[in-house]
Amino acid sequence: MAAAYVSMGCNLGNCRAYLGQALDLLDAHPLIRVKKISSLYLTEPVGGLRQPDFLNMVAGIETDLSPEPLLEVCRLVEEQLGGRDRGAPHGPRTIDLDILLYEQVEIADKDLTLPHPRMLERAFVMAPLMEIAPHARLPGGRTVAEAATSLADRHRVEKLGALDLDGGGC
Ligand code: PH2
Ligand code: MG
Ligand code: MG
Repeated sequence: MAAAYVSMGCNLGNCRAYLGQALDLLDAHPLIRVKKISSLYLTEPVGGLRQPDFLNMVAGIETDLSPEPLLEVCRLVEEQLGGRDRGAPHGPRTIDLDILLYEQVEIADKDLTLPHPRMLERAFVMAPLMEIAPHARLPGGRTVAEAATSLADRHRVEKLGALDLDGGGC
């Protein structure tokens, strides 16, 4: 089993429901177990476009899939929830799943870069990741907590409560 962390974001439609469904779909995969989930975070959009605030969170999973098939599953989950049917690359979406870390694996392919290339610069990623995995190690050996000390992102990130996994409503 490999440990991996997946960033989840939504800013279109019923985001709590989409995030809950995305977690359920990941966990329903026979080779993926969702082990930990962060709180929900209400976050200011990063990237210039005027769009609604996001709900972001991070899930810690264990998986027997290698990184590329795991990415495929993430894309299928996005497709099932309407998240890949979108206009602007950084525009509003119902669900976006990004693999942040997969053990201490480094990949630089056209379709997959690990660790996620912008994760260390983004408070909407690092805040929830710090909450559930401060001791997780990046390639090179630094921990998430060590990497987070140099975070310069000042975009607004507000910690909300836990996602209500039974409710699904707003
Ligand atoms: N995702 C983006 C671009 N900007 N900003 C926030 N706050 N949260 C996101 O999940 C996000 C973003 C592209 O994936
Ligand atoms: Mg993304
Ligand atoms: Mg993405």
